[in-house]
Amino acid sequence: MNKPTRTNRKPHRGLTLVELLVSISLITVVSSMFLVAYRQAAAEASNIRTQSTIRKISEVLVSRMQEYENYPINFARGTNNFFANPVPGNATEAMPANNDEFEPKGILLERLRVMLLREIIAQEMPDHYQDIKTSGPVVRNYWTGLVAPGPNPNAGPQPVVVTASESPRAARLKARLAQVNPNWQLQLDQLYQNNSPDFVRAMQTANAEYLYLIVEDSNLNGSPAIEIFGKTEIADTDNDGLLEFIDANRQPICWVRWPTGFPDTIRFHPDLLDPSFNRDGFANYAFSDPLDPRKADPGYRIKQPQTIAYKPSAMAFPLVISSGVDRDGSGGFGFGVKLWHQKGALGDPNNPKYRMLPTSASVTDVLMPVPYDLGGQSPVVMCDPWFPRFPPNDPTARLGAIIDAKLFEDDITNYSINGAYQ
Ligand SMILES: [Ca+2]
Ligand SMILES: [Ca+2]
Repeated sequence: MNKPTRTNRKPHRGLTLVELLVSISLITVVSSMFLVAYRQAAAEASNIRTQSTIRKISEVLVSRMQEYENYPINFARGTNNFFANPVPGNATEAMPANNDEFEPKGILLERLRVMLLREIIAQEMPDHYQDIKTSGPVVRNYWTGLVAPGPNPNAGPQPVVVTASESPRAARLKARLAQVNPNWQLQLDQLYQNNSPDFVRAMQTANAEYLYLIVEDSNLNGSPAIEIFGKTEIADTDNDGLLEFIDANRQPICWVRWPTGFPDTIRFHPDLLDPSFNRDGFANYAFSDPLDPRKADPGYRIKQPQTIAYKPSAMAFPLVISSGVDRDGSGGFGFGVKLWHQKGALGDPNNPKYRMLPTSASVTDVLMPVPYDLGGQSPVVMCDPWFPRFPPNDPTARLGAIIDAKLFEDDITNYSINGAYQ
């Protein structure tokens, strides 16, 4: 009498247990699938948010760089308050015309224009603390390669040296830094000299703060550029009173003004500035630097055999970069990208003239060999976006280069957003 009940129950009980086990494992599988999907979606949302911020910053920088293409530098008259002493109209080449490395006055003046433009860009758009000159209103004396009759007719022609001053925009940026912390440069220098574990992070945060100050002092389509950013895109992550743009992981967004070592600067340039970019596959470096259309950069001109390596490569477009979620183990944010040089870096071990000034870590302080340096007495110190152009077989020596592929893996940049770099 009990049999049917038993036989009915037995299989039923067994099934329940199996069903339960199956259900549990199903729930586990399904929920873990949902969790993975959720995490992926969250990460995707974070990436989209970071991309949006980087895209906006990049847009402001494009606009700024385009402004410089039309920046009026009239050194004949010394306008813009940028020069203390104009080039006299009767200036002539210092080098005799029969010299193999002779360059005509027109090119020397054009070189001066290009150098001063770079100088002003670096001053107004610093990405390194030593780009900002604290020495005073005179930033640089340029030996032009020209001579002109001096006040004493018996003394013969005198070298023409042009003095570059600090631009008002650069002065504003410097004042803002000093207002928050008068010792900002000294403190970074001390961290560097003491090999402090805080150095990397401090440098990266300072870089991000300069980027913010640049954008804060820019306009976009006639309105203050800073207005296109929301509160969640800005923070003071190190609590020093200076703001940074932050990514979705609340880490500072950094940048490199001239990322000449960014591996795909050449092949995958997003073509933001120059439509004629990469016409010849860069076989002959025949791109056009929008700021140097006549190729007056000394690297194109100097005929000394070793200087072939000094040819500028592609015009580097600013790299805006989020480090992702990883850390680099030295206290930094995990960019895996070369954001600065060491002090007094060597440009070319075979040519002591082509190097960074020993006291500087900024590409604004590069000794450039020119044939008209008067036997080394008047070297040209210039702002060199392509430093170090030598050695060509070590691309990681250049700013913007990927120096740790693993750390770079999860980075987000303005280059990748434009789909130009995969
Ligand atoms: Ca800060
Ligand atoms: Ca990273």
